[in-house]
Amino acid sequence: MPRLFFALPARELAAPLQAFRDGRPWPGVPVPPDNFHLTLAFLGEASEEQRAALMAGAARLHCPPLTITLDTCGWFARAKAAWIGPAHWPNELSVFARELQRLGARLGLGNGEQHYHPHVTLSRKASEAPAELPAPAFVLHADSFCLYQSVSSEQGVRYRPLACWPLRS
Ligand code: 2AM
Repeated sequence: MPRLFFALPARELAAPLQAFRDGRPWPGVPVPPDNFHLTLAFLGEASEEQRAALMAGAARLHCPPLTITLDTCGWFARAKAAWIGPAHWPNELSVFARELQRLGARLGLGNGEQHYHPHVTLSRKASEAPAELPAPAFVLHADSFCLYQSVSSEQGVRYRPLACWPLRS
């Protein structure tokens, strides 16, 4: 069964974030810039029926366009992911992520209600945190969100948008 998640695309920041990461010492294996995204809700393996219900549910949700300033680097030790994320973020983002998590949970998907810390993973298999050098502020203007499928191939994992919806209040 395909692995799914909801996320905000971060395509417009792909080149600047790649340049930022590659221009300083950065631990781990680089994530290809085409894969940069800001996860809203992790879902895991979903059946066709679950996918259809996710799409119907997502189309009914509302969230205004979001401006998110990525200005802090961090590291999830257990996941070995090194990332850039916002030090502060709009409450609407947390509310929307929770709504999407709940949509998944009602269908038996995801891993429960988790503490939500928005981030864009820039590398994996990182065994240490990125150096605490000042990060410039990268501004993500999100006016849509997407349901993604993780597609594994010999070239590694790729994230394919299955459907996207506009962010509007
Ligand atoms: P990450 O970027 O912090 O690794 C697709 O795999 C997306 O879902 C990734 O952005 C990943 O977050 C997130 N993800 C993968 N497995 C997860 C899990 N078990 N719990 C929460 N999020 C997960």
